[in-house]
Amino acid sequence: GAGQRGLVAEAAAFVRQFHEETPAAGDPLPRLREVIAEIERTGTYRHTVEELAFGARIAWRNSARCIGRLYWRSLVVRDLRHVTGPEEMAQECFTHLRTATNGGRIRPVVSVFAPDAPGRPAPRILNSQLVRYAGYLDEDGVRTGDPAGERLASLARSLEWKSGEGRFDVLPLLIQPGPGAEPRWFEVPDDAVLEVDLRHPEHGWFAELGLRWYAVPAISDMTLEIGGVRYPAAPFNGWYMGTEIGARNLADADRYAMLHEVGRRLGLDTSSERTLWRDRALVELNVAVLHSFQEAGVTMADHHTESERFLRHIAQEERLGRPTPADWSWIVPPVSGGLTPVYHRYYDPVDPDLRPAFLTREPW
Ligand code: HEM
Ligand code: NRG
Repeated sequence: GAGQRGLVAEAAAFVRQFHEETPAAGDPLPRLREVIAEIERTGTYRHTVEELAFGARIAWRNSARCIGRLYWRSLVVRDLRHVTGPEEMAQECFTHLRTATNGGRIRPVVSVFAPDAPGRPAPRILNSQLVRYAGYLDEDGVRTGDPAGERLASLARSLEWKSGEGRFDVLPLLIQPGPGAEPRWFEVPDDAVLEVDLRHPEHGWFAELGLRWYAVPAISDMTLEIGGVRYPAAPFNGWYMGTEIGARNLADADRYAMLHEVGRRLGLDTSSERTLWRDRALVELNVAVLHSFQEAGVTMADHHTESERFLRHIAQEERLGRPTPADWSWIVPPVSGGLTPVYHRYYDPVDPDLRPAFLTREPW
């Protein structure tokens, strides 16, 4: 049918790209014939281990919103396509976190679980990241924790998860085996979650704010699509750029919203926007994030360095004759944009049909 013709076309384009970029793989024709025959027989096909690793790395290289792409070749790809049980998936996610954390020397890793097959959707991870903090909204409208974690916390509670009441409670992992099935939840073991307490190099009071953040950002709600095959559970991680935490997670009005408190403690005049107290508080918050990760020995990039690396990546790709599609509004850091070289230029246009790719996951 039409779906199968679409799959053959996507598969063929991918196999050709794999052989073009992997000269050692030789002539693509035998593999093309094999893949087409397998699709005609079974409605889908299996990637080789090499194709899977290549596909995942190219999906990262193609991620137009990602400033961290210089190291795309070094992505560690865990082939977990045989893992389909929620319990075993959860354990493998915890292993992913331990491997990625690596005592603080963070390694970029992707864990690829079973793909969707025709009429047989694979299990999904409901969390947006493997590690994230819960948010609570009580009857009096008082908020605690990360507002971005409220929906998942209340879903987990409805499944009998016994939540804490803290500002930084790690959410359980929620895995849904199939459409309409009840999700299972699994507490993330302490030894799989490295966290950093935040302090400021000059202001002793900063530690009293009681702020912390986790070391490994591991996105778990995007579908990895390679050669027409969809992997809906493929959590991946790199390391943090400090601004993600200091200029967004802890600063945004609908997240931890810490700017007023930091500004007050700094003794700034918060009565007028013209004093730029927000901007000054924001910079000190970002100083604290970078300083604390550094002192804890946990990999983290600052936005100046990561911007410069990204431009090196573009130049390197250009030498290889490849464009680097990029989305300016995601690439430019949320503080001091104009101080970074990524601000002052245009990028190759984003093609939503570019594959392999990490895609926003559609509902079942
Ligand atoms: C987005 C940095 C590794 C894929 C981003 C963003 C940053 C970033 C700052 C924007 C996030 C936001 O504004 O919320 C980095 C750094 C890495 C890294 C410093 C260090 C190695 C990776 C890896 C992958 C990846 C390993 C995949 C294998 C993506 C994707 C997005 C993204 C798909 C867009 C997410 C979305 O649409 O919500 N990255 N990244 N990145 N990154 Fe990376
Ligand atoms: N801004 C989000 C994380 C998004 C992805 N960032 C990365 N990805 N650095 C946050 O939690 O703040 N990565 O794969 O390294």
